[in-house]
Amino acid sequence: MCDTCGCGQPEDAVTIKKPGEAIFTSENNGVSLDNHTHTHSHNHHSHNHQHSNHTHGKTIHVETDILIKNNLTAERNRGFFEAKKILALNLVSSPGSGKTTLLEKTLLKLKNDILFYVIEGDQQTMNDADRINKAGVPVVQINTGNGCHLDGKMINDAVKKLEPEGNSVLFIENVGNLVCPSLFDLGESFRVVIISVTEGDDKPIKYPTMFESSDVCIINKIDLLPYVNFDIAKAKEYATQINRRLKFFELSAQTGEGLENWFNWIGEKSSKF
Ligand SMILES: Nc1nc2c(ncn2[C@@H]2O[C@H](COP(=O)(O)OP(=O)(O)OP(=O)(O)O)[C@@H](O)[C@H]2O)c(=O)[nH]1
Ligand SMILES: [Mg+2]
Repeated sequence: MCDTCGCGQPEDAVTIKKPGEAIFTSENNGVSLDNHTHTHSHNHHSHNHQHSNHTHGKTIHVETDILIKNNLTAERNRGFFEAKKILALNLVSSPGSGKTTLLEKTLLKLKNDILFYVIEGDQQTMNDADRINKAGVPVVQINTGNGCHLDGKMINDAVKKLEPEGNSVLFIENVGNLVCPSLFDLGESFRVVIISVTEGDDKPIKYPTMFESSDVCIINKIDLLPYVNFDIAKAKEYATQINRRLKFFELSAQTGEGLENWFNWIGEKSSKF
């Protein structure tokens, strides 16, 4: 899994914050930590050396426990979303594939017809939450510190802070990473993996777990196809080898090409939920 990259950090290294708000952690209940600007970075320094002492068997045991615990919390989230009729979409991808750009375009187009909420996940900064805030949609930002994925507990905490109304759509933008987020169920209704054409068409077979665990695959930045060596048919064939259930969208979040099909899918799924 990801025990060498900081995912085993203490829970209080994670902050959950609305734009313009003091830092919230599970320990301080929203009391400002702004004078202590480095809360995120202290927790991992002394741990790196310790991991080499773990035996392989112990590591697997701990990871299994973490995933079982996560699955239980994710199921609680899923029950809440189902009871409130909230369509929860977990957006996963490499960094920079265009997740936030796609969200901005989607929210601006559909927000008069659909009630939206957004949870943003990044290791650091409020940048993406600020972008969503500008689009006029309620948002909370999770900063994972050294963590490379969102987990069920973070979503549970963020949802308590966001207080979404029912009959709505909740977008969760995961931390940019094609590996670790694939292992962590958040309780989402659908997982949406995004690849952009600048990343290479072999991503599905290099990172199969993410494609195997997703429901939808968006191929973004098709406006750049004339300039890069990316074969859409091959990328889809690779992805289909991994997961025959995948539904594909080819689009450019920047130019708007292909967005209509994505908008229609969200409209259809949210109305049925
Ligand atoms: N040419 C082109 N550029 C795009 C497209 N979508 C996004 N971008 C650009 O790609 C860069 C990254 O976009 P973001 O939306 O921030 O990507 P992200 O996946 O949210 O990034 P992280 O949150 O850091 O993982 C920005 O410079 C965008 O303008 C697209 O369809 N075409
Ligand atoms: Mg983003």
